[in-house]
Amino acid sequence: MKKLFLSIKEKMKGNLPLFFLVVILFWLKTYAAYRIEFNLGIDNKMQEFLLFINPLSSALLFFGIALLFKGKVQSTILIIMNFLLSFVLYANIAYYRFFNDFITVPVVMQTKVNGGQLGESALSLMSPLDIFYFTDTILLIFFVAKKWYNPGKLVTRKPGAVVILAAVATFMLNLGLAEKDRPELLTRSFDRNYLVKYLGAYNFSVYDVIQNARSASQRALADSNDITEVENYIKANYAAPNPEYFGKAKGMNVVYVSMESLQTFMIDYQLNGQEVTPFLNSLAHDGKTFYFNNIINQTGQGKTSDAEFIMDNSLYPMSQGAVYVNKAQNTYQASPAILKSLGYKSAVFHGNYKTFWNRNEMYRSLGYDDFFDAEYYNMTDENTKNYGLKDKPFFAESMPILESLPQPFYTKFITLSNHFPFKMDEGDTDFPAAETDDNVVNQYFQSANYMDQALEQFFNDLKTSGLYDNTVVVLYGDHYGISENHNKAMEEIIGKEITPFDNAMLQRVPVFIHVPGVDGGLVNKVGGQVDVQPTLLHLLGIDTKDYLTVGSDLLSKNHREVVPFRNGDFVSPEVSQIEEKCYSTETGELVEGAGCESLAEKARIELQMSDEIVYKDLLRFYKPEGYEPIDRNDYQYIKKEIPIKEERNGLGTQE
Ligand code: GP9
Ligand code: MN
Repeated sequence: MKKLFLSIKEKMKGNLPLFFLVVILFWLKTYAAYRIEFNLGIDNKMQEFLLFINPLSSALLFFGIALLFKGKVQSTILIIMNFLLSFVLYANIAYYRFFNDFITVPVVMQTKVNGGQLGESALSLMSPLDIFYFTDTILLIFFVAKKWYNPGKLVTRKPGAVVILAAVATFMLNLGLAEKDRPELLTRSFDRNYLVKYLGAYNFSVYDVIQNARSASQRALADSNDITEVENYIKANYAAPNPEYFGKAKGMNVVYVSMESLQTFMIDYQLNGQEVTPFLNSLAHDGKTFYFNNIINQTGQGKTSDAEFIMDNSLYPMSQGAVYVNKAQNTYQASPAILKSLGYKSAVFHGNYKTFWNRNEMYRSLGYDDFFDAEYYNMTDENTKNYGLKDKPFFAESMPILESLPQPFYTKFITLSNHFPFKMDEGDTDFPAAETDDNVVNQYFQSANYMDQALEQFFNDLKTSGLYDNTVVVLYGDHYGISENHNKAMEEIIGKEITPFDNAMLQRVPVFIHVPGVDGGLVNKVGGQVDVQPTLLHLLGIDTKDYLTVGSDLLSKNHREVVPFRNGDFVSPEVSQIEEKCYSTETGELVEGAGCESLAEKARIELQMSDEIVYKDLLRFYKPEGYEPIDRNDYQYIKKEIPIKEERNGLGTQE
C-alpha cells in the first residue's frame, strides 16, 4: 500500500496533495450546501453519515478522470469537471430555494421551452454571497495559473485508475448502507429528497438521466396488452354518480378558473381582523356553491400546468418534470374532447404566450378549439407583472371574447397575479402586507386579495352578460404558494408549530363548484384534484364508467377516500402517511401500527396505474364507448379576429 502511494506520488510529481485538496474542498463545499440550502430531513446517525460521505465518490470519479491524462489536458479537464459539478450543485440550490425540489432532465427541457420567462424568479433567488459555491473552482484555476498544479509527463495511467476504483468502492459502500437504511431506494422512491439525502446531488443527476432514457424507451416497448390491467383496475374502482346531482348541469357552459398559488388556509383567514379573500369566503358560505375544503393538490414539478392536466384528464402528472412538456404528443381523452360530441366548443384564456409551458402543443392533444393567449390581450407594462397579464385586465379583456363564443362552451381561465414572489405594483393593492420577517409571506396576502377582487369582478361580469345562469363555474387553487422554506413565518401566520403533518395539510387547495339552480354548501370529504373531472362530468350528465379516469366523483356516495399525493404519501379520513410516517388525520398525532401500510399500497397502485397510462401513452390503445377520438392535427392556434357583439358596450370593464 505504502509502495503504491509512493509510486503514485512520484508519478504525480507532487500534484497529489493539491489534487486531494481540490477533492476535499469540493467535498466540504457540497456538504455545506446540503446543510445550508436543502431541507433533507435527516432522521438518524446513519443518514447523517451518508449525507457526509456521499459527495466523495462523485468527486473522486469525475476528478479522477482528469488523472488519466497528462500535462495541460489534465489540469483543463480537472477545471472543467470541477466547474460543471459546481454548476450542477448551484443550479440545484437556486432551483430549490423556490421549488423546494431538485432539477431533473425534464425540468431542463422545460426551461428551454420557457426561455427567459423564468429569469425574474431565478434572479430573485440568487445572492452575491453565492459566489462561495465556486470558491474551490476559483482556487483551482489559481493553482493552475500559478503553475502550482502542474502535472508533468504521464508515465502510467495507474493513479487515475486507482482513484476511479476508489470512487466506485466508495459509491458501492454508500449505496449498500443506503439500501440498508432505506430498502428499495432506487426502485420505488418517487421522492427526490430521499435520493439526494442518501446518494448525493451528483449521483442523483446521473440516476435521473438514466431514468429519463428509460421512460423514452417505455413508450416504444408498450403494446395494447398493457392497457388491460389498467382498465380492470380503474373500472373496479369506479364510483357511480349520485342520482341527486347526475345531469343537473346538462347542456350548461363550463368555466374553470385556475387560481394561482391559492391554498385552502386562506379561505376565511383574517389578517389582523381583515378577510383576505372576502369574495371567495362569500361563495364558501352562500349555500349555493359547493365548497370543497379538503382537497389536496397533486401537482408535481409542472405546477400550474400539472393542475390543468389533472383537471382535464383525471390522471396524475409525472413524478418528475412536467407532463405538458414531456408527454404533449400522447393520446388523451380529455374533457374538451369528451364534450365535443355533445356539441361543446372549448377554449383556454391565459395572459401569457402560447409556447409557455408548451401549452400550444398540449392543448392540441387535449382537443381545445381555441387558445386565447397574450396575443389577444393588451400586454402593456402597466397591465403586466412577472408572469404576464394581471388578473383584473385579464378577466376584463377576456369577457368580450367569452361572449363571442358559440354555446355551450368548455373554457378555462388561468390567473397569474398571485404568483411567487407575490410583489404587487404600486397602486394595485391597498391591502396591508403581513408583518413577519419574510417578505414573500407578507406579500402573499396582498396578491391573494387582488386575485379575490378580480374574481368578484369576473363573477359580476358573468352575471351582467347573462352567462352566469347557464354556466357551471369551477374555481380551484392550482398548488401551494408558500413553500416549506417559509414555514418559520407561516408558523406566525397560523399561530402554531408546523409539523410534517401540518405541512401536508397546508398542501390543500380550495375547490368551488357553482351550478345554477343547485344548492351547494360545504363538502369536507377528503379528495384530490383528480376527483374534480369525474364530479363535473357527472354534473353534466356524462357517465365516466367507460373513461380511464383515476379520480372519483366527490359527490358520489362511493367516493374513494385514500387520496395520494404525487410523492406517494396519502391522506385518508382516519390515517395519513406523510414522509413515511403514519399520523391520525383527526388529531395530527403520530400513530404506530395504525394500518397506514395497506392504504399506502392502495395509494401506490393508484399512482402506478395512472403512470402506466401517461408514461406508456396507453390511451392510444383504448377507445371508450361512444367517444369520438380527436386528431391533434386539426388544431392550430393562429391569432384570429374576434367578432365582438355590439350590445356588450360597457360590459366587462375594470372598475
Ligand atoms: C404561467 C404559469 C405559472 O403560465 O404556468 O407558473 P407556475 O405556477 O407553474 O410556476
Ligand atoms: Mn401556478
